[in-house]
Amino acid sequence: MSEAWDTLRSHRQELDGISLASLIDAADRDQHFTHQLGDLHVDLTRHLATDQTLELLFDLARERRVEALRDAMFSGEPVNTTEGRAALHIALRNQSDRPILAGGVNVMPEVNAVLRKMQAFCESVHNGTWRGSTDQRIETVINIGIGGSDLGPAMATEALRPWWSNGLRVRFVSNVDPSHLSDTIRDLDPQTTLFIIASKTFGTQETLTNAHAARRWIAKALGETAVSRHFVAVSTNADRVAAFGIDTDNMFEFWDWVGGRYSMWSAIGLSIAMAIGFNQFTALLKGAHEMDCHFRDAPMHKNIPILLGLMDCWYRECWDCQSRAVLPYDQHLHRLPAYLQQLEMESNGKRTRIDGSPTTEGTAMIVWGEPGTNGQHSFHQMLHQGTTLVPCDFLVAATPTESVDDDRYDILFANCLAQAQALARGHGLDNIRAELEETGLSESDISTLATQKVMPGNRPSTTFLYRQLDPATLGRLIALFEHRVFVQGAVWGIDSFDQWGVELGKHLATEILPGVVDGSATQGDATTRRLTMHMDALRRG
Ligand code: G6Q
Repeated sequence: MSEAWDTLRSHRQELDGISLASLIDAADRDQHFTHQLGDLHVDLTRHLATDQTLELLFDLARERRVEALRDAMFSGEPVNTTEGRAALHIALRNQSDRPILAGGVNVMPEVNAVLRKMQAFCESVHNGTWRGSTDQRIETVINIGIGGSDLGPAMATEALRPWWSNGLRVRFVSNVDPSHLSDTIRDLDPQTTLFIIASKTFGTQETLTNAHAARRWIAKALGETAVSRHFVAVSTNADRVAAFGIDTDNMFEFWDWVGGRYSMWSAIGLSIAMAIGFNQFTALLKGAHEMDCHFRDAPMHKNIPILLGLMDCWYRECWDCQSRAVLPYDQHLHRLPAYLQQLEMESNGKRTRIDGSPTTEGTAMIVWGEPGTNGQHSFHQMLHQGTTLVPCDFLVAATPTESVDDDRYDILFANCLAQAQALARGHGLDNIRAELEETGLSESDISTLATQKVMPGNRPSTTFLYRQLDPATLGRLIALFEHRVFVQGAVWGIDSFDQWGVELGKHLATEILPGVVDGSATQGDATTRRLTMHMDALRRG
């Protein structure tokens, strides 16, 4: 039972037939629907919402104690209730002197010590003090990790490619499919390659299997003693790191209060710092910290993560939206949709509330997308004319990160604006008929074609506009998305920081593996056994 949702549902009925175009054109539309933090401008004017909608959503936030829950997260309370842990990614980028407590202990001295260790290590690789076993400088760094130990750093290093410095190449291996590692190392010299084994638990099957394969590659070329010069680890588990054969002096620590998908700001971000240099990594943290302060301090009606999170809940519950498209008009953000899929769908793809009761509201939306303009030549058809309402996030920089001598960037920018406008305003039958008449088509052809061309409009979107995709801006953006997810989870009453749904598959894979290895097909249900037998027959040729 929720009074706030009941009121919102009735309000939603009142908005039937609402024209997004008329909302957008209202003189004061930007007053409550545009927001700014640093050079990040967030435009919410193209949403199916009025000032009254916002007020009712704030009532919902009050009913669900969103601000109190936010404060609990910032104070280090165990907001990850099912695992009994704090969720303190905000401490990792706390660029102030303010202490942050977990279990009553200030975590900042430890956080800062690891940052200093990361800095010293980055500098030693960059200036050639750290060398491979044959005294060659490191030229390529490969991060081996999966899920939260891969997606954030992989997304961020790609996003910040123009900031890559020091002549290092940084690559990522996540998939246990052997081709991922072999494709990644094919053109490399073991003498100049350094592996970062990134795993919070240091027990993840895929990561450890890939790490052992990488280790064999190094040992075969350079001998077993070379391992210590070509492997470092990022983990919370020193014993397992030592058991793998990595000197724990070359281990960068983080803590159980850092969730995997919230960990790119910790030592898990070592690959990012390697690519862009430690100073720029600090700029990334600073940008995120600015967003943290904004989320913590801004009143609800100006609080960008709260507004975005509430808007997501509004579409999910009252407009039956099943998915949201993420459309960066920014090629360097091509891994953003994949990163956000984990952030949102692993955090909030749940059906049980913290108190153990089943949710009565729909939870995480399916997040998907591709960079523009590519998507326009593909799935945008469905966004414009399909039967499903899909709110969209457009992201675009005012200026490109490299100088261009033609109008390619302006074309990109204009297309971004055009798509959001077309979604919102559509293309009506009368205009289409008039346009077709001008082409001299017969009345019967016009009648056939005109309805096909109608674009209903009224399709909502947010536009994120920033000066340039630099480290600070990326930090602001990603922290904004993290807090948006927190707000959704708070409204839905779920634990956004656990991931029990991934456990069963891991367990079954371990159980099924022996029957795959020896072809006996003895494990799993009837279909699993049939498929394993079929695999075995195919392998035997
Ligand atoms: C993230 C998840 C998951 C995790 C990976 C890797 O929030 O927990 O994606 O990051 O399973 O785990 P390890 O870092 O322990 O190898």
